Amino acid sequence: MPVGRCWTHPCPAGSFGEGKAGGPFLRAGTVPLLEDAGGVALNESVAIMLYISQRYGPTPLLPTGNAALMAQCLQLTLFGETEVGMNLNPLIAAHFMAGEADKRNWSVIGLEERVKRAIQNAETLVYNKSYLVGDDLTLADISVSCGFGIWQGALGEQLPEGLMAYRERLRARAAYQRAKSRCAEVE
Ligand SMILES: N[C@@H](CCC(=O)N[C@@H](CS)C(=O)NCC(=O)O)C(=O)O
Repeated sequence: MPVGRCWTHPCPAGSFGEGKAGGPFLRAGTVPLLEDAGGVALNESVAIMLYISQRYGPTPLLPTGNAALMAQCLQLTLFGETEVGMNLNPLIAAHFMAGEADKRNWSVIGLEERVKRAIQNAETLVYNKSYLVGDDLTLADISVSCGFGIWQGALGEQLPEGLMAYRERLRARAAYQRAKSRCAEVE
């Protein structure tokens, strides 16, 4: 699929800024970042997924043919960012950069509780199902599982058994393995 340029980790040094990737309005400097034909530049992961699905779809990753599945997919795709991903950045900052007095402060504990609540919610959703929205992968899984990877990998936190098995299923997918080999090539 001839989508434009996409940056993930590792991001080429000096890629961001005026006249560079994403143009002047993407100085936030976060990845992922997508540039596409026609002056398109996006650096919000959920917007990138919705854009690619609409622009280059249709795709079963966004099941628009079934209202109930589409609603669930949209809901959980946003949930992955607003209830999981968004809370992880301050938690990572606290974990790796905060002084001792702030590592376990009120905000950190509150954010952890919020992520744990989302984890419980997701575990209920994958009970008896292969993926969050049913038996097929959707954008929701890409959104939510990314945060779970950070929770476990970067923060060293636990996931319940049901979600460990879910992550294993995702990792076993051929597309995941292909992406992993590509990442290894550029490292
Ligand atoms: N809301 C953004 C968050 C992006 C984000 O936090 N990306 C991290 C890497 S996973 C990053 O680039 N962090 C560097 C920074 O915040 O300076 C999204 O969903 O794409």
